Amino acid sequence: MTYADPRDANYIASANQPHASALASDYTALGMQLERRGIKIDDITRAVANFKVAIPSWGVGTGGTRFGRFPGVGEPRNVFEKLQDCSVIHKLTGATPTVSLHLPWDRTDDYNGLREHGAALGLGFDAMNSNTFQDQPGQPLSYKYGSLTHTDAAVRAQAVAHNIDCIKAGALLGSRALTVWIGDGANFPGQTHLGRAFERYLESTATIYKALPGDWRMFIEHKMYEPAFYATVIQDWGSSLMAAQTLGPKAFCLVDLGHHAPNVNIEMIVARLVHAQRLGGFHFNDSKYGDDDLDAGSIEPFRLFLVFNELVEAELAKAPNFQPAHMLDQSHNVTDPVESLMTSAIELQRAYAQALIVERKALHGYRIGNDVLMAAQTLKRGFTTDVSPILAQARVTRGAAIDPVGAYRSSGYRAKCAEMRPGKQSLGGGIV
Ligand code: RM4
Ligand code: MN
Ligand code: MN
Repeated sequence: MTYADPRDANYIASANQPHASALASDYTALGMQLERRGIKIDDITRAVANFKVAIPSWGVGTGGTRFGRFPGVGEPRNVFEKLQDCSVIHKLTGATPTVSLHLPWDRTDDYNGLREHGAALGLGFDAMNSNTFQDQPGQPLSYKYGSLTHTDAAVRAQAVAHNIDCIKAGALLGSRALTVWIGDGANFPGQTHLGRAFERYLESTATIYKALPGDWRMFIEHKMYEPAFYATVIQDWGSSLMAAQTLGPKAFCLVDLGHHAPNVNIEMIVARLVHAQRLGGFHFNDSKYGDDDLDAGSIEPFRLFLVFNELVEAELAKAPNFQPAHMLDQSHNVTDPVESLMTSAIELQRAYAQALIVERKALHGYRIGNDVLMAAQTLKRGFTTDVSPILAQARVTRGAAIDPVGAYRSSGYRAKCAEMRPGKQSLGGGIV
């Protein structure tokens, strides 16, 4: 197979060529349809083209479950190669100009060099993620029984110091946020004092909070279970919000879509966090049962749309302190991660476009008048409209691909990686 760099503008232009006329007629037809609803298609396209989501560095390697991992070919072997894959995703979608790093998985001795490497690839750095849910080789104290909430002050201090190191590394990279997710919790009733563990969390995170540079935000990520199966310390948005409100104005709540019980109304949580002015951002993914790993929009696209509907409401209302960070957080066990991440970024744009085309004035009127059926139908009409031509046109305006997966496949990038990156054993990210 011949190889073409999928990031090359001429390559993308030639890959787009066969799709251009079909896109033009589909876009015109959709434009006419939306015009009948009083919506200007170009406004929506512009908003979609400006939508951005960060790629998780750990997402470009193949994931796994506790039963095993089936490595993909040509996986990135270090953070520099991960950035290279991220640049492919960005060039083909035009939607992912930043990368969210995870330390120590992505640790390097040269953060300035990494920042330059990113800049040369057209990439910046989003939130830093700290990892105190695993022990690292040579680490003095173990996190087996917890990290920021451990009963031993020395372990807590070690975990606090790691978070502060993440801030320092992030500052060199141009990041402006720290995401704190801990695995701390209990597998047995009686194992921990539920109240005191939370108090220890607040004490530890207060020290981390003090180390935040002036323009940084701290994102507190809750998760209902796993690795702790009976109780986790930051289990839900209530604990997360209490912690954020206790810590101060730079602390916000991060909603990972997969971190709730099945059927939980996540859009309600989003609305409440917007009200509290504490919605920090998202880890987007999807799930069917209890996982937090599947591709965004692959299982419950309607729920994703409803989340974006709340975001659009907040955007239009100019909700104070509303600046949600968009990040993906998923684990690709059976697909090429580059393809999954491109597809997922596009699914977020789809949900955003669907939410943008909801006829809000009409919806508002039906709500006020208690016309329940029409309110529901009006909202759903946004969801049932095929906005694909808007998404493709937005990519064209960004110099990206009309058909990102098609362009990626015909470039031969993965086969080239297999040649260039031989002999990878395993990536730390396999557990996610
Ligand atoms: C957790 C959580 C965190 C992520 C780790 C790898 O479930 O979602 O955001 O950093 O996995
Ligand atoms: Mn997450
Ligand atoms: Mn997760």
